[in-house]
Amino acid sequence: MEGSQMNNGLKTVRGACPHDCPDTCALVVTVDQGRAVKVAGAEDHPTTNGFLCTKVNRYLERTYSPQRVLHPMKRAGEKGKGIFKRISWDEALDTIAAKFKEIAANDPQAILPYSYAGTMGLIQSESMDRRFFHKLGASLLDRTICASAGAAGYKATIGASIGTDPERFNEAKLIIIWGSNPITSNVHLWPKILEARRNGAKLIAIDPYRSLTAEKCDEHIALLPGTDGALALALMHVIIKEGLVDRDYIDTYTLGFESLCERVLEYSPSRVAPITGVSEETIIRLAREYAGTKPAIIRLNYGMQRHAGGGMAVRTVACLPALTGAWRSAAGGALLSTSGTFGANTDALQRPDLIWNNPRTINMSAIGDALTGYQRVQSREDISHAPLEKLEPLDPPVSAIYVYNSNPAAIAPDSGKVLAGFKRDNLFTVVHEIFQTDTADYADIVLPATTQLEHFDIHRAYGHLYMLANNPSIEPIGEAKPNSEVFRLLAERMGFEDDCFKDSDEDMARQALDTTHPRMQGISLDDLKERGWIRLNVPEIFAPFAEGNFPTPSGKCEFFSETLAKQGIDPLPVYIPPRETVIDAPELAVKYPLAMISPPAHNFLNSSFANLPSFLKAEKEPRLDIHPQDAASRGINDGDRVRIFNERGAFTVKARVSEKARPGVVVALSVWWKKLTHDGCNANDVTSQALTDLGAAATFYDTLVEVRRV
Ligand SMILES: Nc1nc2c(c(=O)[nH]1)N[C@H]1C(S)=C(S)[C@@H](COP(=O)(O)OP(=O)(O)OC[C@H]3O[C@@H](n4cnc5c(=O)[nH]c(N)nc54)[C@H](O)[C@@H]3O)O[C@H]1N2
Ligand SMILES: Nc1nc2c(c(=O)[nH]1)N[C@H]1C(S)=C(S)[C@@H](COP(=O)(O)OP(=O)(O)OC[C@H]3O[C@@H](n4cnc5c(=O)[nH]c(N)nc54)[C@H](O)[C@@H]3O)O[C@H]1N2
Ligand SMILES: [Mo]
Repeated sequence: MEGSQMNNGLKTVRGACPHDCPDTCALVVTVDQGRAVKVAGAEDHPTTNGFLCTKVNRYLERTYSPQRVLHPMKRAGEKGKGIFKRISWDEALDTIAAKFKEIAANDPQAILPYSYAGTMGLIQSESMDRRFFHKLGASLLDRTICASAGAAGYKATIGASIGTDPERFNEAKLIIIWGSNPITSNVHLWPKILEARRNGAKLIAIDPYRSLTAEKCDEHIALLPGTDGALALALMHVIIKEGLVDRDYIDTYTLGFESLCERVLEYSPSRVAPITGVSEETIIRLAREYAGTKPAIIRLNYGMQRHAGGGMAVRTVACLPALTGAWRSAAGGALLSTSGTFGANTDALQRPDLIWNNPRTINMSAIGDALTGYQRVQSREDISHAPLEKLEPLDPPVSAIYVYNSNPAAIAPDSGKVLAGFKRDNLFTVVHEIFQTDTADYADIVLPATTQLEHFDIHRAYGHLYMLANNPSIEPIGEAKPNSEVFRLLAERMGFEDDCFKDSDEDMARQALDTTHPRMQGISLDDLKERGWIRLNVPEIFAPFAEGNFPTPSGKCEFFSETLAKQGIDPLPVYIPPRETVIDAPELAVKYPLAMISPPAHNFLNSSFANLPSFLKAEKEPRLDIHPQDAASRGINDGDRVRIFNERGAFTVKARVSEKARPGVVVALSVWWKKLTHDGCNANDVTSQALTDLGAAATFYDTLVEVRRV
């Protein structure tokens, strides 16, 4: 059998980790008479390297959990109470199809799909589902909850999400880990980083929080949240002023250096020090060290993106390696995401040609607004400030939402609004899930979903350069069905007759891989299934921009971006402050003087795994890290229960008083299931639905709060 082998009566099957993480590990699943008995990291896959993270190491606890949703159900109590009655698949699908037909007869845009990255597989996350909603004429969903700000910012400078090969990190001499916490969120990069250190590299973390990663680095620069753009501009100021640039690289491969020089004059270290909370001396030393060490890599990531100016911050940081010529080396440059190195025929997969009604697009990060009847509209008065936002009535209102691969009641910002929306009696809600999540409690119909061991898929990655296949290793548990299958069945009930609704999962995988993309050459579905993973068609020593070749409109690294100028955005890097800071929102800060960030807890994967016993045991209970100064001025002692609040809402957790959080910043590691906390609330009760400057992404870490002992 493809991708599987028999050994002593045990079968091993090649799979891929489905989770939203850069590492997309190659898995080997051992099966004993139809039951999976072991999930391990593939020894032969270079980045997986034979080990898994704390979560997927115990994937069987997820697959065989007694908490799994095993059959379709319909609501038998008030919304949110979680009272359900078992029904058949036929009844469930007939109910959904009938309701969708009724709504579509009036205006199909009143139906909204809501999905993100519960699984990252191309088939189970963006294939038959997209075809179905396109044909239906449903509203489109702008999937902005995670990466769209950084992707847009990086694109403006570099052209696409392509960067340094993670497999070359061990050869770097300086690694700046900037707004990224690889020990928790990208653990397979960490051994490479440690190898670099053994070879003499210095590791610097730039993070307002002493994360697991920051505490292991040689230096930790604890800047104020959302001020990364200012810091990067000050670094450029010093690098240019002191002539530490690679003039030849700049002349040959970049655009707009003269205007950049002029712009960075405004960002002297003395001006930027109070903005960032980083001393002038540190800024100057960091600039000299960065420009003077070769090869140097910047691992930039999500921390800096989740603020009003997150897109521009990424764009600005992404200018640095071209200034110093760091791209010349395969072990230099920057890594945000490798996703743009892959090519897949997404048109064949998703069939946007089926769209017939020019439907509106709803931003998933403002789902609270959308479900309560509004849409958030951005406009710009000033090209170098965060966009202004206002709420306009949403017409038609959302009257049905179909949630899969996501848990918006827990993970979307401003949950007070989100839940008010989900509580509406005139909203028809379908939730296709593995578990009875906070969101599933609000469903009219709950459908049981398969885990990765039970379905087929193919995967790209955003933290390495291999395509992967996931061969199913066991039969679906209970009556669970894969996403693709449910949409196939619904399409039939809706009377959608196009041939594409009959494609099998493997048909769709073949269509997705059928591409003329040069880096996808030589990757066939049969080989992928057999071998489990195949490296993209890139050289072993991959230095994507050693000789320019940036995928921008000019083919150069764009310090000056005509594309941004045309969108009414500052064409040059500029510091766009967060919306909620003590400096930028002084009136708000009188009431709510602390900046709150809520990055991932080590043992959870967003809200996934946050319901299972071992992971809950490891995380103990929701906490707030607070600096001793901020605690003392509020009479808070270590271990006290504290209430964190602002105008949007509140949640209550236990305080952990330590120097992990810098003064002025509090940290609530996330994402907890609401129904599993003391007060039914989590960090997203206080986060905001405001969007970023580029990419209209969520601004989870742009949040002022006050904290009180309870
Ligand atoms: N274990 C685990 N792994 C995960 C996830 C998970 O939930 N759990 N989630 C996955 C997903 S979906 C994603 S998107 C990635 C996210 O992974 P990362 O890119 O690591 O992102 P975060 O953990 O959100 O933030 C990284 C660090 O940035 C810091 N930070 C916050 N604000 C700022 C800022 O303004 N500037 C700077 N410089 N730093 C800041 C945070 O304190 C944090 O330590 O991880 C993936 N991997
Ligand atoms: N406060 C705060 N909020 C955050 C973040 C943060 O750092 N702080 N991080 C944000 C980020 S980066 C992201 S990416 C989002 C993530 O938000 P989501 O993408 O919603 O991620 P999860 O919370 O992991 O929820 C995914 C759900 O999909 C389900 N699922 C998994 N596989 C399948 C499948 O095959 N079929 C179906 N139907 N369901 C499946 C899982 O059981 C799980 O409940 O959260 C965001 N929210
Ligand atoms: Mo994410």
